[in-house]
Amino acid sequence: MPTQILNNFLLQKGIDKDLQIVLSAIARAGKYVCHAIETGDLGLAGTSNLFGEDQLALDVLADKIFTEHLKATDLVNKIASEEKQQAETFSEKNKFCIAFDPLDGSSLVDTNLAIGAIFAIWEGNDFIGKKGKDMKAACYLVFGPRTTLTIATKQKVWEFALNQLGEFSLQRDDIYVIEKTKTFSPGNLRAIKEREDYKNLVNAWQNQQLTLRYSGGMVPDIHSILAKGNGIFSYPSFSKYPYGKLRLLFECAPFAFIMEKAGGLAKDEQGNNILDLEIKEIHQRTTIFIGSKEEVNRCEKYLKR
Ligand code: FBP
Repeated sequence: MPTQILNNFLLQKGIDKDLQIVLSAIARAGKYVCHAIETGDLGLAGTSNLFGEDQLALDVLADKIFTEHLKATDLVNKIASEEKQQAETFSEKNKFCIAFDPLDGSSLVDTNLAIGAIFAIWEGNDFIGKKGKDMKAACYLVFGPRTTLTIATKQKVWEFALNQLGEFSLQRDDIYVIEKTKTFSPGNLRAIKEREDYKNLVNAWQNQQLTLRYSGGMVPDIHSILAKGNGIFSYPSFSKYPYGKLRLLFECAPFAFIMEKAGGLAKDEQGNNILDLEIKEIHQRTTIFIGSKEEVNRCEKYLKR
């Protein structure tokens, strides 16, 4: 099969022209971020984000790079970045609202493990009141030994890899996650000390002799599920994070959209579909159980919230 380059591929698939431009801008910006990760200064930027977490210079840089590339499309109405407290309006007349986490898992930068960036794309002029299921598209970049870009539209999920010519070429067509899982990625195991229900769930996974796959970065952990076609990733609440740690807008909603398009499912610990949760504030957090459908539904039976 001849190599399929991102732009040609999106054109062939009949993806909305404006969406094509936005996705290409994300891909282009991703190359600069990849270069910054490979060659940049890993020192602290000397600033904290609004949650008091240290920002690495790379967080700041990645945020700036994605923001500038999205602004240059002249198609973006508002952006919201995990690194900033408020959404920023570019132009009220423009078509898209785009939320992104420019460098998820930045605490892993010094360990040289894979990290990533996540994007959620809506039409309209605000994030508030929207639901994940209203999304036009979602995508994420993995910065690992290879840089990959996975895109989900209303149609399907596709993965592209950055090749030696500096182009994103199609690597996986029509990604699909099966109902049963062979692996588990249990986030926030600290919660086990306080939560018998989560302890029982993790014990059940161990008793099933599932294989552990957990890196500490949501992007590579969920990418592993999509790449292997099965898996379960969890991040429940506990006293430190009563609503969970991960953000609905920047992390959970886009991954839930991608997972459902691939045949999987994402729910919170009350059993609500993540795609049905309304965005009430930019930095809203949620718990998440995401991956193979049967396993996500089984979690609900264990969890008592
Ligand atoms: P940040 O928003 O601080 O980057 O945290 C996100 C994240 O690193 C996820 O990628 C990961 O799944 C989770 O936090 C792990 O958190 P913890 O190690 O605190 O359980």
